[in-house]
Amino acid sequence: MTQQGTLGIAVIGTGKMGADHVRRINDVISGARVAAVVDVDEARAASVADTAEGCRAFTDPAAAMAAPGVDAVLIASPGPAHEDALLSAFERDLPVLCEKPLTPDSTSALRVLEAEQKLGHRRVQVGFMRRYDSEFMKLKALLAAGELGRPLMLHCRHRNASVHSYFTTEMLISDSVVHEMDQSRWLLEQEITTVTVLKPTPNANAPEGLSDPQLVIFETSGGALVNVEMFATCGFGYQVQTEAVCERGTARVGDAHGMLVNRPGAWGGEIAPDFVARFEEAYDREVQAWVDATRRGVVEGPSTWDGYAAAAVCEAGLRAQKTGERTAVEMIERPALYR
Ligand code: NAD
Ligand code: ISE
Repeated sequence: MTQQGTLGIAVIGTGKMGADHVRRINDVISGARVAAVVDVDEARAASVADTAEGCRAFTDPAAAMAAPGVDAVLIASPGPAHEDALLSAFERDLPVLCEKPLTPDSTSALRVLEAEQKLGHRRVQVGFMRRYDSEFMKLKALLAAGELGRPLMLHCRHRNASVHSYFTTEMLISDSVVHEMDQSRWLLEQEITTVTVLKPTPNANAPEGLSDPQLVIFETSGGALVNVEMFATCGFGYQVQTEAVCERGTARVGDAHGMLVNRPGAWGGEIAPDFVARFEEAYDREVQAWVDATRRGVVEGPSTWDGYAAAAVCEAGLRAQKTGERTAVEMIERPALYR
């Protein structure tokens, strides 16, 4: 850290999320600066580096982590690249904010979990940003207060207008529904024990080969049920909604529609175009919380254990997606470091 205690961050991956996090660190949050950016696309890294004073561009994550002025790492490359970046950060014992998913499968997530335990202390906050969204925080507080009784079911809708051209049917589970996996564990304080995936006839507007939408059902250790409509090519905008059905009432988040307008023959609000707009405030809160905790020398928020648990659920989800069968989640016991 500099004499003023400003955290120098290396941002790995300068695509949609990485570039937005660079803007956030530069212009929105306090206590940090972007010291380095990394992308396998050299030109993209260079153009994002130009937006931050004193920032250097790299194509190799390990080289960026070794650069002077780098105190911490924000990983925003695609999921399959996370494990290598995490292990490089552990070699230098650097604090990490790793975009979700921790890794896309439970075997690689377990390797990361074991590597962090070898360090002997937690180093990673996983980017499950819904935990920092003001509406989801209110829902969590309401459920925890117990006023509505035990949560029996969660009805979730997760809609994207469109997804990256490299998106696959498997990524609907490992890159998208992974949010509902973490959200359900966090809201219910229970583990997910089985996953079932049902697929209707695909949307004719989805790219060839993408089986979208899907209906995903979780059963949990406390006997709750969660259903998730995952629709990645809905075309009309970005929506993330959750309704908790409890013993003495229900609570629903995600209906935010901004201004309501009456027009001849119609009334209505607005729909966010994408996650960057919908969760802007949550990302700001998440990255600020990580920077603040890191500067205090502590690690908070969703842990490597949470990332591993979600990866284990994803693994069951991917099997369920192929077989159509209700599939049990297999997980190791929670290690002492994460209790
Ligand atoms: P993207 O495709 O827009 O950007 C990824 C960037 O990483 C690209 O510029 C690519 O060239 C670069 N890259 C690829 N491999 C790399 C490597 N080995 N090292 C360095 N750079 C590499 O993807 P995105 O939408 O920005 O997603 C990035 C990550 O953020 C993913 O993990 C994704 O799941 C996550 N994400 C999270 C949210 C959220 O709501 N929390 C939203 C979107 C994406
Ligand atoms: C993306 O990676 C995200 O994390 C978004 O929040 C999610 O809505 C989208 O489906 C994912 O691909």
